[in-house]
Amino acid sequence: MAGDAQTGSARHQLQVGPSLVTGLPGQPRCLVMGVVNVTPDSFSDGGSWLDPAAAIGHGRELADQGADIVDVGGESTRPGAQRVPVNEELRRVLPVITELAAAGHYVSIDTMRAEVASQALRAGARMVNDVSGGLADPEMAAVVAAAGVPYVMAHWRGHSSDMYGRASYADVVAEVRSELAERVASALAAGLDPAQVIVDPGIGFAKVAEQNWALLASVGQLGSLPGHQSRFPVLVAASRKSFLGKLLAGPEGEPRSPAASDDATIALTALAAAAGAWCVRVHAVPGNADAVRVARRWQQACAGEAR
Ligand code: PMM
Repeated sequence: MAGDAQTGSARHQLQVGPSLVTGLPGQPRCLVMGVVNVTPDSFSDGGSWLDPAAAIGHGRELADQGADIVDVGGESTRPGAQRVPVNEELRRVLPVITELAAAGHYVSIDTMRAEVASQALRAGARMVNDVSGGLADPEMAAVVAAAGVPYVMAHWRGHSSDMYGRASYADVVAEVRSELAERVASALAAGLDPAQVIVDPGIGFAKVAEQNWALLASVGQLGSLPGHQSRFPVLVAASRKSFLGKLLAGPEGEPRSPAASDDATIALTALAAAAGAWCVRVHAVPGNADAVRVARRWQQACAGEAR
């Protein structure tokens, strides 16, 4: 791990090292992924960055504020969302990725489509973020395997049009781990190297609030999947999601708006990073960039006390 003085048992308490993921710069702390949704209808920031120049400017700003990765997406996955045609998704993301990558930023493409991933990688993206974990497009794993780039595989049970109809679990943590294990096995069978794989519990995707909290409470264990020897890095994407708005509801029960949930997101980032998350995906970078540094120092202090 570049620049990381921690070794042995102290290091064991930290997150899985970023250097274990092919192609990503090592950081001795949880990474921060800043979100650029080039969509008219995303739950958290829909419409703000649909114009390419605005999206590019926002991506640059997130990187300047401390985002290690800029995640560019052109399809909303908000509950009830309908699919966007592939050409429209490409039209939204390609100019933004091209500019941000040319400016030297580390860009990931947030897509469920192999064709979009493929064109985005050609435009300069260096990572693929797939909320469907490869389920939405059977060609995705082969594209990512051939490119050799890091691949975020989120837990997902189906498209957003009726995601809450699938939020049925006897044991949400066990089932998410076992379904992720199957998705990862399928990706490895398609040629992916285990060092490319990052897993994500898919907060909010076919999950209600208490299921999200159960998964977050287990974040330190989610990288160990049944049947796999590798311990995979874990990405947490809880920023501005509705379970936070619900937690922070006012006296009449009215939920807090997504943009007014940023302080709660920062609190969650500190907890997730201290519990071993490898990366957090967030909409507002500065407070979260501070939080991962606080978590890192907290971990170091804990390790020092243990010695
Ligand atoms: N959630 C959204 C978009 N992309 N990517 C990953 N890996 N995990 C997620 O949970 C995830 C994602 C939806 O959130 P947004 O519309 O607020 O960006």
